[in-house]
Amino acid sequence: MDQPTLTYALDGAIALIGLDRPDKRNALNAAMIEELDRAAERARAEAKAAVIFGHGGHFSAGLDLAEHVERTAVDNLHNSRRWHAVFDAIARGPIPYVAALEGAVIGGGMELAAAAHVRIAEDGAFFALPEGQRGIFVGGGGSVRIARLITAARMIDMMLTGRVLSAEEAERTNFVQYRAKPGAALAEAKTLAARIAGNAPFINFAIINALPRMQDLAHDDGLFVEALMAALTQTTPEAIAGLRAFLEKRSARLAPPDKGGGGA
Ligand code: 1HE
Repeated sequence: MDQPTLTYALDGAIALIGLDRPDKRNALNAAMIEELDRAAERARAEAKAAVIFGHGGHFSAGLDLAEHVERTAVDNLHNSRRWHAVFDAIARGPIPYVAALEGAVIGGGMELAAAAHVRIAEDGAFFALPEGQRGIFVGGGGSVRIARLITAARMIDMMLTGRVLSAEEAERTNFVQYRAKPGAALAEAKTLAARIAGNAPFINFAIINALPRMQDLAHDDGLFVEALMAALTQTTPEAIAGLRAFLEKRSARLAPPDKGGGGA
């Protein structure tokens, strides 16, 4: 049997998915994409949220170029479509993903991170799309997802010039929502995932599935879908229980960030 390229563990309600080809800086080969698909399938069945991270100090160096160089154009088309399907299973599945980013977050690694719903980068992480330098295009959904996050103009710059972003720049350009100290991204990602897993599963599903699709709709259609989602989510037992808990003063109050933030 081939060497596994991922680790999978269930930590309470959180699935922990670790990219595990550290000797190749977690470069994504076809076997890894298939393992990721199986891990996502398992996570959706047994977890309420997932964390994806890289073993060995790097998130991922992107597409496995050694495997890629052997591909024909048609093979590459099918490979790209497979990445799309697997990354969509993550991005548009029922459970939210938090990506813990350190070291290299390059090319396809950036595309995988973009398929997660919350990204946290530790200082020292670096982000690049060296496809232009390699004479290849992105193929893991980055044209849609990364361009939406950081703007097409910034993505064009990164692909044309090979510009490398720091964690600070990744936050400033909206690629990541959180930053962490070196070595702390995974622990903080688990904390965020645990918090997310405390929400009702249906509202998590609604948030991660409705909002990205609504970005594709015209203003009026988006507002109409929003009203439908508001009506649908209103009737769940979790929504009724959550509203009652607040009104009966059984839930924690929100507070400013410097006083703990949060609530629940
Ligand atoms: C790889 C890959 C890879 C490392 N495919 N084998 N991605 C890139 O263009 C990024 C290419 N990688 C790098 O720039 C560097 O490797 C790193 C900055 C990530 C790490 O540097 P370093 O000095 O720690 O390691 P290294 O010595 O460069 O690499 C260690 C090993 O990993 C080495 O193999 P070895 O057998 O000689 O030890 C490297 O060949 C191997 N390795 N990265 C294959 N990417 C769906 S379309 C998406 C398109 C893209 O993702 S394009 C971007 C590809």
